[in-house]
Amino acid sequence: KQVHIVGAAGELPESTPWFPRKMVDLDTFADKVLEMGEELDSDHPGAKDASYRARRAEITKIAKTYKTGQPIPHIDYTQVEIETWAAVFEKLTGMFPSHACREHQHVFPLLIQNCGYGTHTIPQLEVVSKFLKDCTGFTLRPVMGLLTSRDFLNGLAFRVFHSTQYIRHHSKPLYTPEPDVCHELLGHVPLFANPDFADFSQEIGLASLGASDEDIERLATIYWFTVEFGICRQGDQIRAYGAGLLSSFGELEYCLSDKPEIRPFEPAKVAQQKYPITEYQPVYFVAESFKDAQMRVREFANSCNRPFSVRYNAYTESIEILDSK
Ligand code: HBI
Ligand code: FE
Repeated sequence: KQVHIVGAAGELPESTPWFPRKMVDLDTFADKVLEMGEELDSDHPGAKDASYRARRAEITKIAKTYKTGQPIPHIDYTQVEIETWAAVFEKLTGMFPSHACREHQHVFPLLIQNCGYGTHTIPQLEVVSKFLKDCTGFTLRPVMGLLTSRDFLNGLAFRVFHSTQYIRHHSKPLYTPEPDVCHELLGHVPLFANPDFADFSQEIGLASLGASDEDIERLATIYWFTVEFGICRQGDQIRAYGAGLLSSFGELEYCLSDKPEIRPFEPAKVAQQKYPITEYQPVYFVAESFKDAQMRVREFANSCNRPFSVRYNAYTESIEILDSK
């Protein structure tokens, strides 16, 4: 099949939503955060704690001013923050051997050896980002809070994962209503060091570039049931690979019990599935492998109604648009 690389963005249909074409375009996401990015909801454990809020503002300022190519600034975490991390770290690392997928377990000791993971230290994003870059080309970018699904998924097309740098409130170390550094570092990071998982994640990202709002919704749902709440078959067992599971001791236990319903990972069906965001998931989808899941997502993406296709050029860190469809 002949493909033609389209030059100017002007050659795309006018109805195409804007999307980043170069890595530096991700700089425009910095201050576009949703609700909890700057203001804490009234039911957030830290909502009434002025010093917690001031500390959050101090840390999120880094994300607000961060530009592509800069090292991610170091944070001197306080004793209270380190104790919160320690509580989460101890609880979860005790469960990983029996609950986490083999890819997570393979990488975790490397993070301890190379990135300062341990009970009494919160790893620095810059160190972790360099490690991931060596493993799979993924890098981290600091983010103030929740991005829109579109922006967040678009980042994955560049093998960029937007990561928070602040930590949950110390009053409830085993609970957070939003992503925090424990969720990112213990849940997401180990998987992004795996080449097949990195490819899988980028596949969702590429499909999201210039996608319609409806397709973004479908892709965000697929992201939810894989990268956040995915389980996979491993020999005669089922294990967790989703970061939402790997960073929540309660749901990690629950997802492998006989309580939830388990269905095969078929993107067209997954994309239609409704899900609660504040309770344990009633349904999980089992992937046979990350390679298989990537192939299925690629097929799904081809069925979306986008009149062009894209590929990432890692040399120029930019998106090439192909009019092969
Ligand atoms: N933003 N910073 C951040 N982190 C996430 O994990 C995240 C997000 N925005 C949307 C999102 N996740 C997902 O729920 C999907 O909508 C992609
Ligand atoms: Fe997450």
